[in-house]
Amino acid sequence: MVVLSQPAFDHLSLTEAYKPTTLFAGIPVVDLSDPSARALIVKACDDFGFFKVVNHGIPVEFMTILEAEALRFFNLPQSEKDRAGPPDPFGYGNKRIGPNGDVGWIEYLLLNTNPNIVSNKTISILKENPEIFSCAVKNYISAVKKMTLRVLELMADGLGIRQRNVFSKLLKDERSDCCFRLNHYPPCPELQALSGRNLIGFGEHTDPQIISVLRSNDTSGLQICLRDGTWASVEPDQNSFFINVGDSLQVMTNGRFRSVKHRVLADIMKSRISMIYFGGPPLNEKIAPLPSLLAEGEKKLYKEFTWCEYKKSAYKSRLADNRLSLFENA
Ligand code: GA4
Repeated sequence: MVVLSQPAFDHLSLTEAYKPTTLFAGIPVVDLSDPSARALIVKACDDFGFFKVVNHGIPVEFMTILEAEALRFFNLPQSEKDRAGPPDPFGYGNKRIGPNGDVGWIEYLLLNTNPNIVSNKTISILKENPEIFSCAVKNYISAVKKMTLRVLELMADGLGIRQRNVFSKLLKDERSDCCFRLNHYPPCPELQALSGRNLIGFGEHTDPQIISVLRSNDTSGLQICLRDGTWASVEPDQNSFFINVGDSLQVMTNGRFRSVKHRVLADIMKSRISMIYFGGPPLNEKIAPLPSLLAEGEKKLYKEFTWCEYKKSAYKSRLADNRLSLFENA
């Protein structure tokens, strides 16, 4: 990674060498209405830790209304948005990601979903009809959560686990620790002058939770890291959801499912809006390889930890760190 000192890019990272961003055609697509969905989900998690979901049953208005509300927020004057920050970790953030010096070409709102309400501090900034914003967030999250529970149940089924709510119960629990992120990657016309390099919007990382569910507008930028270490650009699809395996699910499947490394590149001309629901378990929940998934004599690759311990440790790390390495068995 190269860090440029041109004023517009202060402290921001550019990718090493330009590779034309050809879209990767191999992203698995899971049709939730297809009876083979469970098997396809398992295969996608085995191969990529990532897949696209179609025929999910979520009305498109839930997505478009929230996108419009997110833009309404991000289009406010900077001084007003700043009043909803800095993130603690919830709230408005601009360029800084997390507490340990990571930066990107991004502004965002990080929201707590438990309870599923937008803080007064954030909505009071939207002087006109703030309740439309909170209502859009609420509707979107309830629908996406429902779909996520369905995906997690199909996943458990596909893995042949008898207790099909083994994953979904962690998110269903009223104490589940889920959060929600609205990201805005503004266009970056200055990039043209630096042809040959890409500007990092959100640096490479894995998500610590069990599962993440993303929806974006029609602007590309998301890349996932394939098993051979190459970056694959994901074709945007505003009517579908992209799901990725998080670190906690990697642990529960004893490394069978990989928590996918991903990043977002800024675009020269188009602004990208994404909304991500992060499904995390209750803070006191113990995360460990599921005994029913261990073959005879198979060693547990990870030590047991509570979600609270893992989350604390994640917040001490930098984005690109391998957070699970501290919890691996020798
Ligand atoms: C990555 C996944 C989610 O966006 C997030 C991020 C969190 C944050 O932005 O506050 C973290 C990052 C994420 C992992 C390591 C720590 C925490 C920034 C960071 C450097 C909300 C999350 O839960 O973990």
